[in-house]
Amino acid sequence: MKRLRIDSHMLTVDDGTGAIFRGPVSEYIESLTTPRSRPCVMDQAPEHTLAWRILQDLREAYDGTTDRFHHDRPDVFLRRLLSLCLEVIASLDKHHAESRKGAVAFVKSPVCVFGDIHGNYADLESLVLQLIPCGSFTNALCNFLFLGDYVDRGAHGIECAAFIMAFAVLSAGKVTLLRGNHEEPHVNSSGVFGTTSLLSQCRNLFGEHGPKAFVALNDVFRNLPLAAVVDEKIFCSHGGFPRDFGNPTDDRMAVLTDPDFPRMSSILPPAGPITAWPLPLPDLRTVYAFDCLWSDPAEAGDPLTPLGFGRNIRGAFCVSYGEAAVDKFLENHSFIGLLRGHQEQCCGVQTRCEGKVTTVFSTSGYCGHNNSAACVHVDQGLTLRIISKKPRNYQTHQGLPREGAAETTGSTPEVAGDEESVPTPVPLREQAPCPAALGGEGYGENATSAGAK
Ligand SMILES: [Mn+2]
Repeated sequence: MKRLRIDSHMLTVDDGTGAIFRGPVSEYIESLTTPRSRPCVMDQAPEHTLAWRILQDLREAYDGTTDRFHHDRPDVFLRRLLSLCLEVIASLDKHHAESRKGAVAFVKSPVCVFGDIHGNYADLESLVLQLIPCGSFTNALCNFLFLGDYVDRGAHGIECAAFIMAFAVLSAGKVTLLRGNHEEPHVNSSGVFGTTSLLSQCRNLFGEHGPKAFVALNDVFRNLPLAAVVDEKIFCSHGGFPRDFGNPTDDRMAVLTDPDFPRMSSILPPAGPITAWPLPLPDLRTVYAFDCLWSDPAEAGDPLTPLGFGRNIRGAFCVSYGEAAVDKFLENHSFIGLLRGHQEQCCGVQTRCEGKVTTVFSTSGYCGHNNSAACVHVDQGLTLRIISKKPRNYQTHQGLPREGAAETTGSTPEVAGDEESVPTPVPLREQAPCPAALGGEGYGENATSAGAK
């Protein structure tokens, strides 16, 4: 089976100093990017458009020194945001008409893939601005794929969602947004996230009109695809791929790409344990959608079913997937790799299962941690190149890699460039409880064991 190449050099974007790319591939990346030190003029963006105006609002309101927004006119921003949400839904339908089948978007390389953003505006803006020439959101040289989790846990969920949506509209089809497990009203209204929940931030910024923004944003999220496929070869989603029920006919991609796949307002585990088989189609779709958003790779030593799935600490209905499960899913659908987010990584990216599973996480300093943010550039030869950004107040300590060394674990196939010794990162679970643990209905052990068989 053809494998993904993973470039061993991490390209580093240092906070506050513009672009500092290191390693032999920097010239290649520089051909795609513009150092931020050059004057950036959004000359390509049509000034009269709403999306352009939103980006101006964000730029004017953001103080990068303090990492704070000061919205002088929240009422004006709200009005524009509500209109932008409608425009994004229309834009999604227009640009995805040919490139989307059911819940799956089909994307071409070269593409820059972002994992979880979680309200980290500084990282999002600085990484994106490194990758588009002269700050022109209409003139991106590669496609962009965002794997979800734009909101919650960070300070600026609304602004991150607004930035990404405006970019998507201005890019005229070059930006694909997927739905993460936080693009779900049961999650992004949860009290678990305190003042960082989307609902709380909407109320804080827009007062009594906050729920309008909350509803409008979740209406956009409802319309987002649940997975993407790059060049027919790389399956991308927020968490993983659907569990395997042992059906001799592997229907997982057929179900996901069915044009009638519904755009669900909520993606919650099926009510009650799975007892009937075969599952009714609505339930099967729900399970598959849930797995795309909530599953994780299994850890070494985790007990797995014969089909390669195990339990997941996120909740009773959540599964983890072992290498055998990965292999079967990839082989049955002629994919060569899985690219997903959903779990913090100390250097922003981690590979496992011999390079077949890559996790990318695009917010640094997550929950006060010392982790870096990263995005992954996938070129037309399907080589992955990692672009990373250190957190504010980066703390050097033992266990973090040398500058320029990509973080990879396990055996990485076909490492390009010189083979530097690489550190073993400490995998950190996001620890976001799934909706069942957020006070939803009980989903008992039976559901898990039945689903994991
Ligand atoms: Mn997540």
